[in-house]
Amino acid sequence: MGAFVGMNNLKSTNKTVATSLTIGGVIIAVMMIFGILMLLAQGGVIDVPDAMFYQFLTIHGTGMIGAAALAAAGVMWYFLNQYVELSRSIFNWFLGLVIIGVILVVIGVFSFEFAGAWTFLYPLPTISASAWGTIGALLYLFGMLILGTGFLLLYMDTGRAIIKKYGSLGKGLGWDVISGKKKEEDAPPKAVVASTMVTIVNTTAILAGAAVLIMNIINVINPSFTFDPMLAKNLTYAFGHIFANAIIYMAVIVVYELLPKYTNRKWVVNRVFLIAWTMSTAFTLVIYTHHMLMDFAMPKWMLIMGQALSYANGLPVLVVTAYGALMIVHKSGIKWDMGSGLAFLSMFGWTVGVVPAIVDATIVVNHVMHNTKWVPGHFHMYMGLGAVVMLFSFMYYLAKVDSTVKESKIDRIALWCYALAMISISVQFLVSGALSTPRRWAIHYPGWMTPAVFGAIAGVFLVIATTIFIIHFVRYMKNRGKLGSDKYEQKTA
Ligand code: HEM
Ligand SMILES: [Cu+2]
Repeated sequence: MGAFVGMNNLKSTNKTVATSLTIGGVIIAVMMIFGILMLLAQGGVIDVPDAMFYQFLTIHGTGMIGAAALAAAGVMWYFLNQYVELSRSIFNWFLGLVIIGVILVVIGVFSFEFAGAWTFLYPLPTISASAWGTIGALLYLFGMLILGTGFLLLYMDTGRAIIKKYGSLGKGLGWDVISGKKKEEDAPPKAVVASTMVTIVNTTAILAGAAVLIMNIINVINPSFTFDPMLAKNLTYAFGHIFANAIIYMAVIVVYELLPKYTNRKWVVNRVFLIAWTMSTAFTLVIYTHHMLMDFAMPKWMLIMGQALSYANGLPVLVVTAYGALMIVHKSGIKWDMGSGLAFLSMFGWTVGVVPAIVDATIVVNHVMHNTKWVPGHFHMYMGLGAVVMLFSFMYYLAKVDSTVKESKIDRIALWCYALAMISISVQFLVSGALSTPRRWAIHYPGWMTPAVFGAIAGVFLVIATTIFIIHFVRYMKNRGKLGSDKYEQKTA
């Protein structure tokens, strides 16, 4: 195990990181409840006014992506900080700005009824048919801008630190190893490669997002200021697609770090691994164009590119990661616990969750399936059973290496409960999609209701399981550092 940078600060560093995980985890659990309410409304079980349904949709989408990104950034920061020297005060600024942003968004949605969805597509924030007013839109847009600023600060710091240690972001991705100038043994660690990728794509995403948020804000204040809606849509989806995708690339670092420790084996960085990450970096940046397939005014070559590369988007990284995870675990005599069990489950969820996306990326299928619930079916599996599970894996990992809090039978039951419930929710969306149920509709025909009700019931079990995960983590927060952290860390191997 490599030496820790700034070891003496380990305890307070852990506390800062754990705060981001706790806030993220609690918001995720609360947002699940809004998901259940939406399914109950669509399933005809409860009566939710249509306007309120869209407030729920807005807060659920924004809250889930924001909270998962917040917690995932904590995971990335925790491990990256072991290889390069990051600024703790910047992480605190990041936390503070995100919290302020979240508060503004919540007030905008619930007190001022902003319901333009987390995609806030221009000119919707301004032209709402009086569903919400200027204040609601401004609170939401400013909230997102402040939240984005927090993330931008964080990535400026990770970029700075990576460049300081490795020379450039290209070297952080291991380009000098790919080109043969450097030996594979000297390749940057996986955590650095992944962090470099996320730094590049999310800085781009946030700058695009900030530009379109500011233009929206000006348009809300002064509607005579207008801009090209097609440009707005490009910027919006460049932001939304990339930012949502980057969550799993931050969270997966826990899988890279945890499995070698648990199996006492090396997971080497080779040329194929580096090429895969570089490919996914490039693809992630350009394939947001798959959101524009219905926009005939877009240049055709861009749409074809978006279509073709969508197949390949995350595949390179997924393949090297899933293969590597299987190889390192196979016949290793690994002792399964919550941390490793959740890490393994997340690889399963990520892999399975990509299949419906590939199906949907096929043009013929896309014409039928797009804008149906097939799409949330894909990303609930990929996010809920992949990215979010990695966050929980990290929570149990940190609790294990930094405290004496023990895992119990209840935690293990919660793991199975979570897996089954999240699979049910995803399958429910996919079945709805196959029934041609449109997505983002507050009201369903009777023939579309059964899967929604089924999903809502599964959602209750998911909330229970998630609560058990979070309780374990909060118990850790209270008992932190009873044993010397790094000493205890060696014992888990
Ligand atoms: C109990 C668990 C969950 C339930 C019951 C649930 C339910 C829902 C429902 C009903 C929708 C609207 C579907 C429609 O378009 O008609 C939705 C959308 C969405 N969900 Fe979830 N969800 C859950 C967990 C998650 C998780 C874990 C994430 C990501 C971390 C997530 C992210 C999203 C996003 C991004 C949308 C799209 C919002 C939009 O279309 O603007 N959800 N969810
Ligand atoms: Cu996308």
